[in-house]
Amino acid sequence: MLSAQERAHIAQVWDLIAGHEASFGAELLLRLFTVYPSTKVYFRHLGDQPDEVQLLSHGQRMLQAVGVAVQYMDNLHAVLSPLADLHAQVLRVDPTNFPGPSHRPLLRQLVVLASHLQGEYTVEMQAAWDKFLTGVAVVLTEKYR
Ligand code: ZNH
Repeated sequence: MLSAQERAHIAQVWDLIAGHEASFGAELLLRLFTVYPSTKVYFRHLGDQPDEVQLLSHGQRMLQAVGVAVQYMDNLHAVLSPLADLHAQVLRVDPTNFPGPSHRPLLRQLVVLASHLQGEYTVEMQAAWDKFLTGVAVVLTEKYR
């Protein structure tokens, strides 16, 4: 459950990311591949240049999904269910690849990136995003059970 305060923090941080989905998403993917090389297995078709069209396009789709999740943060199950099916049944991504406790620092990069551009990224915002992204990961991996 997110408090009104946490909701506000999440929306505020998303405002810094919105409009940069492709470039932030591409950077996030490159960081993911570098820090967790096992994840690159699923993306053999993607290159390693931040301006590569396919990388930008997948980064954008991924972050747009996060944006939709922000919009429906009280109803993550409903909004992310098709995506959970896709990852579990079609893509068959090993669920250990999802942002669990060990991946959180990586997803945090995303928000840090946003804070480099403008404004302050407070510990309260960080805590709210940790909670939110954990919720997203839980829903995205629940179809495996
Ligand atoms: Zn994922 C896809 C989201 C994680 C792998 N994804 C995808 C998409 C989206 C997403 C939106 C698209 C879909 C369509 O098109 O329909 N993801 C997402 C999110 C997350 C994720 C939000 C978190 C947070 N993924 C993930 C991981 C992995 C993955 C971790 C591994 C490692 N995905 C994937 C793949 C794909 C996807 C492989 C496919 C790609 C292509 O198609 O190219």
